[in-house]
This record gives sequence, C-alpha cells and structure tokens, in this order.
Amino acid sequence: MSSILRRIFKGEKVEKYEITIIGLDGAGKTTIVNRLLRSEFVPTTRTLGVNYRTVRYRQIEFNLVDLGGQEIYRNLLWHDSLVKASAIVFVLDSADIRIAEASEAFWDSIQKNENAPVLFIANKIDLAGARAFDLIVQDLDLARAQRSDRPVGLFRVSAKTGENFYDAFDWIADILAGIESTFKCKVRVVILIDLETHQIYTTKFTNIESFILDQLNTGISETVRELSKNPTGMEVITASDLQLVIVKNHPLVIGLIIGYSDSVVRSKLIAERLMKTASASIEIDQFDSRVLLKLMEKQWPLDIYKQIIRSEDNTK
Ligand SMILES: Nc1nc2c(ncn2[C@@H]2O[C@H](COP(=O)(O)OP(=O)(O)OP(=O)(O)O)[C@@H](O)[C@H]2O)c(=O)[nH]1
Ligand SMILES: [Mg+2]
Repeated sequence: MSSILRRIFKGEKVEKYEITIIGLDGAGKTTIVNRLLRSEFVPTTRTLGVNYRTVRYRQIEFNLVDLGGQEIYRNLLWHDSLVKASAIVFVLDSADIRIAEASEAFWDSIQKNENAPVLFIANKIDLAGARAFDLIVQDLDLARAQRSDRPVGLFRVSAKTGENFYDAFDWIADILAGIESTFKCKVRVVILIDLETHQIYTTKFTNIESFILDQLNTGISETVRELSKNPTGMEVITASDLQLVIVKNHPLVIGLIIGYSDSVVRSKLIAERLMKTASASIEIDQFDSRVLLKLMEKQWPLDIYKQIIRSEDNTK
C-alpha cells in the first residue's frame, strides 16, 4: 500500500458495530458471513455454537456474531448476543417449509432487543422451491415489524449467487452510519389526481387525523385551480408534525403526506416514479387505489407504513 493510501486509511474513522446473525439451522447464516469475508460462495458445515468474524464493509467494521441455528443454540446462546447487538440480521431459507418455526424464532428474537435495526434476509431465492416474497411477508407478519419505530429492512437475497446481497448490507451499513435519516421517507398517504379523467385515488398507509387530510385536500384544490398557470413543480406545506408534499405534472397531481423530518426530495422522487408508472404502463381506467398500493409496495418497500387503514376510490 502506498504511503498516501496508508495515511488516508489511517485517518479515516471506522465505526465498529456488533451484528448478531440468527435464523434457523441451514438458513445460510455462515454462507452470508463467508460472502462478506471473501466476496464469494464458500461451502459450509453447520455451526456448532458460535463463530465470531470481523469484516470491514464500506465505512463500517462489522463484528459478526454468527450463531448456530439449531434449537439447542437458539435456547442457549441467542439471548445474550441479541441483547447487546447493534443490529440484528435474521436469515430465512426461503425454501424451508418450517415457516411457523422461523416466524416464532424471528419474533422472539427481535423482541429481546427493541432498539436494534433489523435486517431480514429471505435467502436462497436462487432455488426453484423458494417461496414467493409476498407470502413470506404475509406468513411472518413482516409488515407489522416494519411499522415499529426502529428501521426494518426486508431483502430477497441469494448468498450463493450474490443477488441483492450487497443491497442488503448497504442498507444496514447506511442505517448504522446514520445515513438513513437523509433518505428516509415514510409515506403516510398518497392522493393521485388525474385531471383528464377527473379521477381521485387515495391510499392511506396509516391513520391520519382528518384535519390534516383536509389541509392536504385544500392545498391540492388550490394547486389544481392554478395548474394552467404552473403546470409543473412542487409545493410543501407543513402541518402539525407532518409535511404535505404536492407534486404536479399536468395532467397528474400527486399529494403525499410524509413525516416532518423525512426527505422532501425523496418524496418527490417517489411521486415522479408513481406518475411515470401511472401514465405509462397502466390504463388509467384500471388505475385504482389497489394498483397504487401495489406500486408503492413493489418499488418502495421500505418507505411506507404498510398498515392500510382504509383505501378508497372517489370519482368526482
Ligand atoms: N442454493 C442456495 N444454497 C444456499 C444459499 N445460502 C446457503 N446455502 C446452502 O445452505 C446450506 C446451509 O448453509 P449455512 O450457511 O451453513 O447455514 P447456517 O444458517 O449457518 O446453518 P447453522 O450453522 O446450522 O445454523 C449450505 O449447504 C449452503 O451452501 C443460497 O443462497 N442458495
Ligand atoms: Mg452456520
């Protein structure tokens, strides 16, 4: 290494975090650790007890605690490691039929440490017998986990082929480095208006007080009235502890309710992507709140509160 490089690396601050990796036996935990260490697929044998490994990943040093997944280790070893973890990685073998057992292990474990961010990895998606991700989300009630205050990331991964693998670890690295707050944007409500067909679609991902919705609707009505003057652009209104973001691109107008500290730029990106999909690939007369919801879930699984209180279609 050149002396300059050495100086750069020396001067760079490396944060260290303890990452506890759990999941039923055979889920692929050690394979994941090996890929982090060696950037390739390495055959494993079952872990007897626990493996400790340290790996530098981007700006972070992960102290990995790779626990054996057999029942005896779940009972004996997991608890102590979970309570002191900076982050929890739960690995599921997507082709394993022991879904109920995995679900129980997942919920038991994450409740032992309510603060640690959770990276959920649905592994082995390269296998023909892998369950659909939607089913996994449903069976393990992962939407409920995502509604908690801590960050919960869901990723479909193959530790064998490397598919999505680095996305998952980028996510946890960003969360631990605090970058998440810069990009975070939890969308509470989406209202899409198509001025050509006079359709209004509203999808709520969480409960919102009606006066806030009224403010958004008023803001949108004004925007719509002035649309001929200003056909594109965006507005942001602060209401209570939320922000109302209105993005327009004639003939579509989208209103989003996001958190007070959420990134407005990110919400604009979300709105623009929705508009593009709405006008390009979907017959607008088939575009209802369910389609809107699907789009949101597919493209921004981390951005939304998935609890759907009510979903309604209004036709003017
Ligand atoms: N096809 C496929 N096989 C995988 C993948 N990840 C792991 N495996 C295989 O699954 C088996 C179990 O993997 P391990 O990493 O040892 O599982 P583990 O979770 O560490 O298991 P325990 O140590 O017993 O808790 C091995 O044969 C791996 O090669 C994957 O993404 N795709
Ligand atoms: Mg192992």
